[in-house]
Amino acid sequence: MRFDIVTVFPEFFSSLDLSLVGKARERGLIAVQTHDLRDWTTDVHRTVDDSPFGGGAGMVMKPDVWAEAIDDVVGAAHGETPGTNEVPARTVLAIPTPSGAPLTQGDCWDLAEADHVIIACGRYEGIDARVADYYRGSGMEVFEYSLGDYVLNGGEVAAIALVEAVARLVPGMVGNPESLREESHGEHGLLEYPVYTRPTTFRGHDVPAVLTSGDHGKVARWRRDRALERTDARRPDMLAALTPDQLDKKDRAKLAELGWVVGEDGPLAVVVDEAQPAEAEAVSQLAGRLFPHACPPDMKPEDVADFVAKNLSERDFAQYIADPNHLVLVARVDGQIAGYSLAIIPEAGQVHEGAPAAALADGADEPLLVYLSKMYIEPQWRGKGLFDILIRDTLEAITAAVDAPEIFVWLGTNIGNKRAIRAYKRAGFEIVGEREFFVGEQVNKDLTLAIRANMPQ
Ligand code: 6GU
Repeated sequence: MRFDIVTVFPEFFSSLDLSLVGKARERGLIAVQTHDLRDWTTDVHRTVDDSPFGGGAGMVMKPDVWAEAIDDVVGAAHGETPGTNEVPARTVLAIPTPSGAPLTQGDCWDLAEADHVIIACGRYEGIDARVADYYRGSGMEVFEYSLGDYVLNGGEVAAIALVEAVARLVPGMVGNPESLREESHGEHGLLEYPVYTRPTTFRGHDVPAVLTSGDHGKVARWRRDRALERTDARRPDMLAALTPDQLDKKDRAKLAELGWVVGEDGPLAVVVDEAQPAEAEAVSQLAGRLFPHACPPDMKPEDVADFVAKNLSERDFAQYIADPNHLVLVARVDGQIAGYSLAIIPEAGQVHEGAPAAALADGADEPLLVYLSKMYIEPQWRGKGLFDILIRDTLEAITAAVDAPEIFVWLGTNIGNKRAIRAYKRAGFEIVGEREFFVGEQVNKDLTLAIRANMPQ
């Protein structure tokens, strides 16, 4: 594989004599040749740039000088590669430019299969656009790439980056090809986990104990969780690009902890926040649709409909949303409301009917009992971690909304609703009692569950 770099600063590229790239050149795995663009100028001043048509700041590099240089470099390389008439050599004209597409590891794997890469390093405001157009039109692969969203003075640093990133993927370059697959931006689509070596204690920081445990399964899981956390914090776009087949059950649990649910096409970020007044209708519709799911099967449909009309109408939700003692949170997935919670914060001294005060009195001075009236998730998102995200954010929002030394959140759920009871228990709720819950004339037996929402102060 051959690189030809055309630049007005050939001295820039002495670093390519060093390290792995230098070794690869010595071993003949790659050839790197730099060329001074000014060698192709014809005027005494060796001019490579001119002012832009249409006006504006800066200078533009002349297309005629560039084309002479590129033609010669292409010709020289092909003259040195006999037999390329039968199997045409793959030549790529790479042009670093801040207006290119960001360079990816995938691009680099692809370029590692080319025979010849010519890198045209622009300076100033760039190269006359007709150079790329002309070579593309003549059938050459033209690859305009950027290193990221910031501006360098010229393409030289980006050219070095490309040579180093591509050369290390050329067969024979790196001893163990597996180590290439495992690294960041490799196959698994996550950032790399943090790494450690001796000493085990460094300036008061210990190596995570799991890494010295000798338990390979635990180490693998720990690394995977750290990779997921890092990718969430630094590159959520990469998480969003994962596909469901790349994620096992434990990955999904970790993702839920980080605020993601996995849909049919892959992870989607969940956004939980307070419902807006304009959303009263949408939340009310969701509530009306999901309330029956929480009712026992023997309940009369007209009683259910009546309860919905009296408690879960658009007007009701408009009031809940406006009332500072009602906390209405919605969980949005992909911009769509996928669940909601409704918590009622009591006034001082007020105790909601059915509140399990006795069960909580144990050592609790004057606990504030916040009533979690509703907590519903769209069926399509059940079992995917959305419940856990919404309940966690609801407890957090309650803690932030009220000022009390001890806050307990309690709720009632039909004794037959095993799914809900299991979900609340998983979230840390404990069964504290029973209550009767009236829907129409029918008395329903509810279990009451409670959790401490804030940590002891
Ligand atoms: Cl490829 N060129 C220049 N001049 N600036 C850049 C860049 C390239 N990538 C990021 N900034």
